[in-house]
Amino acid sequence: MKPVSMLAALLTALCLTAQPTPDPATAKALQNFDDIKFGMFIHWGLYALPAGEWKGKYVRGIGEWIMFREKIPVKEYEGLANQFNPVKFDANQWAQLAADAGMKYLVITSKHHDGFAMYGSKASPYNVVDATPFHRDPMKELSAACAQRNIDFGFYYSQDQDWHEAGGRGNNWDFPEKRDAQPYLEKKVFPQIKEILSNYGKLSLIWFDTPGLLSVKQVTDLRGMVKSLQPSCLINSRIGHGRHDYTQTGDNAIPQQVYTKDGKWEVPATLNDTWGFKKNDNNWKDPRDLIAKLADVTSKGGNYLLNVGPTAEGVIPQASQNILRTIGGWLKVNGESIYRTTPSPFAVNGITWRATVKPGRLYVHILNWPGTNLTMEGLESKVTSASFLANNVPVKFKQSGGKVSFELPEKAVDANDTVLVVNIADQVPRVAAAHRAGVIPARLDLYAWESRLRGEEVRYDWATTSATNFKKFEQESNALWWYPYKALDGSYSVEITYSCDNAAAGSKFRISSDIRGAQSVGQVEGAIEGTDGKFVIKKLPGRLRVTPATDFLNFGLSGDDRSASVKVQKITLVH
Ligand code: FHN
Repeated sequence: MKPVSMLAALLTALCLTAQPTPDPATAKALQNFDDIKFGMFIHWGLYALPAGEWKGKYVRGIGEWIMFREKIPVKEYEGLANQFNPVKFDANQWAQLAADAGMKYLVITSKHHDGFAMYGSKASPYNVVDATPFHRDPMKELSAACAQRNIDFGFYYSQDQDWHEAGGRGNNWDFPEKRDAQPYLEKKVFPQIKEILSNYGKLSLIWFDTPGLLSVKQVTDLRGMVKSLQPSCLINSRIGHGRHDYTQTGDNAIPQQVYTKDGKWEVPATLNDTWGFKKNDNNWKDPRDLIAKLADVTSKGGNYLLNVGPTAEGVIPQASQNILRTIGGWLKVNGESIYRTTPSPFAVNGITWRATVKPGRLYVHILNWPGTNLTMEGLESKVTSASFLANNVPVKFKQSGGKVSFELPEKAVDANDTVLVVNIADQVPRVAAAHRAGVIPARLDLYAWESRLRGEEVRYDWATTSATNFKKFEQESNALWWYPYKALDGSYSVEITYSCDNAAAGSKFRISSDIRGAQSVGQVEGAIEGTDGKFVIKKLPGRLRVTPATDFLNFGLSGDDRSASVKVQKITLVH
């Protein structure tokens, strides 16, 4: 691929085309946003009441979509408001949890797709103050609690989807007729945007979602309104039509790429499989996984926005609290390797380590303990000293022939992520061309850990660094999705590193190169053979086409439930 088309593809992918140079207020806010790295997302609304169950039936999928999934009529869903009384809500507890977790910003749903305002709105009576027995404005309390703790406060607002309104997108069971968005925007969206930007102090950002079908003019007006009220309020890319200040990846989607110069970006992610509270979703992620992902995202130049879904009583689930406090404990010791760092100068290489940078210093995040030696290739800057951040214990090293070898103890200092401080003689690390960020190796490994686990059954296991329990292939579930380098362009042969019990033989692997909402660009398949439970590398027949338009690589199994025992460590694309 030519460098010019590579760059164009990258810019398109990040929706950064036609981005104006930010005005001074926005530029300053972006710099702050870049420094703080880690935030709390809160999905809280009426959907916390049914909590994933409707009329005694378990409802699959994310909890806040229950109205849509069950096609609950507006009148019936509205009835939830009469029962919504979160008497255990304590804004100080929530904000303190964010502080304890080391989170520096907080974004909460002022209105999700169900159309219910979680703040006191004059623009619509369908709001928490007027329509519920609670009668308090939790957002007022929360913005104040955040301000007291120096936590930047922001609002999520679903601008296009609104299942409560005829002019909002999504509800075709109550409103089958053709939708006209403009009256909805004028009567509800614009007045509510004005309210949330006027009545809750300084908003660090506004988080729009699922941009859908609004026109360029409508979106431009929306942006204009935000900026006229609070010029420094950042706007995320889900406003649509490129009218944003910074970019979101997909949900739980961490790109493989190290982005350095292409604008600020953020990964929104869940602690389990839902955003809004679901009583039976206990598929909690391991704090180790989340700490490693925070390091991974930071090393690639992004921010990590981790979600909690409080109950209808106003309580953040204990499991979420425990996870967040564990992350906070790690950050207390290792925070200097995350906040105010710049991205790694190295190409992403496996899942052993990631790097973040400050002037004259690399922080090497050791995510998978490699034994008594860690070798880094490509660092040209002279290493002057090395030590562990957690205990200041010096680490011996040898540097020669473009390699640095660090002598490590047998066991990790911190199993979650041991940070090795590497001081160098240059302010900005120098890295050999072959190892620089953006270089794609001839054999490109895509580890299960780097993927987005799709479906409610798939699990990741650190002990074997593999994902398992795929059950059967479905487009929407039980799969691994990778977001590969946008510069990939060609046909690749594919290898899989996997194990499976002999009894599972006979099912099939399937990997497709997918464009969201369109036909796959390419696909390969291969039979699963029994491996006596040992990890083996298997080459699949055929070649997989991947283009810059590929949004994600989709891995799944076809066959019956026997394939649940298959464990997948990685796929490798070979050029
Ligand atoms: O549909 C929403 C979903 O409910 C949730 O709010 C996530 C968070 O990023 N955004 C949308 C899906 O991408």
